[in-house]
Amino acid sequence: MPGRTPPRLSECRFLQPFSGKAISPPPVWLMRQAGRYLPEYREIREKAGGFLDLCYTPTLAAEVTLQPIRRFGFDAAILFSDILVVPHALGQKVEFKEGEGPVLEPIRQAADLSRLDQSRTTDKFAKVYETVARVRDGLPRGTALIGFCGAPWTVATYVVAGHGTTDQADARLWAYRDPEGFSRLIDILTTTSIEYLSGQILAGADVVQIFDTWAGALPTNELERWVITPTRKIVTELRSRHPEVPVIGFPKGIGVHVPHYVEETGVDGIGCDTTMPMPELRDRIAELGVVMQGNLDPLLLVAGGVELERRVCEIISEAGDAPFIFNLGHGIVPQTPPSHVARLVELVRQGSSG
Ligand code: 1CP
Repeated sequence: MPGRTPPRLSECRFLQPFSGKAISPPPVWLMRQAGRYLPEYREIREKAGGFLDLCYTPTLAAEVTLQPIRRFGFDAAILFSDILVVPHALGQKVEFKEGEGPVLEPIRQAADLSRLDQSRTTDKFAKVYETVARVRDGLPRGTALIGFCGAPWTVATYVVAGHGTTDQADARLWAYRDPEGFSRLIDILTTTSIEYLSGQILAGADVVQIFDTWAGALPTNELERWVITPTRKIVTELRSRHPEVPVIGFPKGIGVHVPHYVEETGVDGIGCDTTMPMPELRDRIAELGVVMQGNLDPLLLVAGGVELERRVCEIISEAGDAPFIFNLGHGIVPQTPPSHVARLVELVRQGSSG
């Protein structure tokens, strides 16, 4: 595997906000920018067989990572993989069923934790690192590469329930009934995520993002233990191993706790969901030296038209002169017309030039 290319700050627009500089127009990428809304993705997906086969086949995974870069010219690519690669690599049975989403063999109690084995991850993670290295080689100079993992709490909600849930009740119940046992699961996911992100960085990722989609399901007093503490461990360890690589946190749904999350975890960037009031958060986040990222409603990207145009301009002006990266407030949905994505990129690039 080729060694990590050092980030080219001066050539890479995406990295500039992380040195405290607001740039105009802001860099733009979109969560789930590779995926089912693109016909060229659906074609490769069919060829690959299962979804996990696609994640573990470096030539194909690299190709779908690069597709949205070629089509739209985003400022950053995000590695094509999934947050559930981590439990799968640890030995949990994970399948992606057509039209049903992920199905895992649930781990419901501390006694089941012996099914997770940290020494087993090497081969599967090696495939992901090879994808990262291939993407790095295939990217235009100046386009950043984002590596990622799910936050321990969000991954745990799938590990415990065995599928996606609306209320994350199974993980919350385990955490209440047996906090010691549940914290062993969180610890396994935390140490594995550190190794996994560090491996992605060594293979060529310039930035990493920690997706905590279900952070907002926890009551305030539980947030500290299951979201903030494990995230801080990941950020602290990555900072000591790779001080130059920014870490973006995306704790979806935590609302007023965002400044606390930013201060306590030490992230360099904060992904804002659609409910986060960016104008109110802006100065506080900028004072902390942290980049704000967000937060267009993915459904507005489906709708398109003048409302989309209005909101894109509004978001850019809400960011003001704070270091900012344009994104959605959550992932692209499959019914999004690719032409609306092209229009969005055009709007971001024009919107702040005049
Ligand atoms: O059939 C298909 O092609 C599967 C659809 C799909 C895709 C395209 C899944 C299944 N995962 C992905 C890719 C993916 N997942 C990426 C790739 C990079 C990108 O372009 O952004 C990333 C970053 C993820 C992250 C992910 N997976 C999250 C966190 C972000 C978010 O969207 O909230 C979560 C929660 C998952 C789990 C997952 N994987 C897939 C589905 C349908 C789900 C959600 C399941 C549920 O809760 O019901």
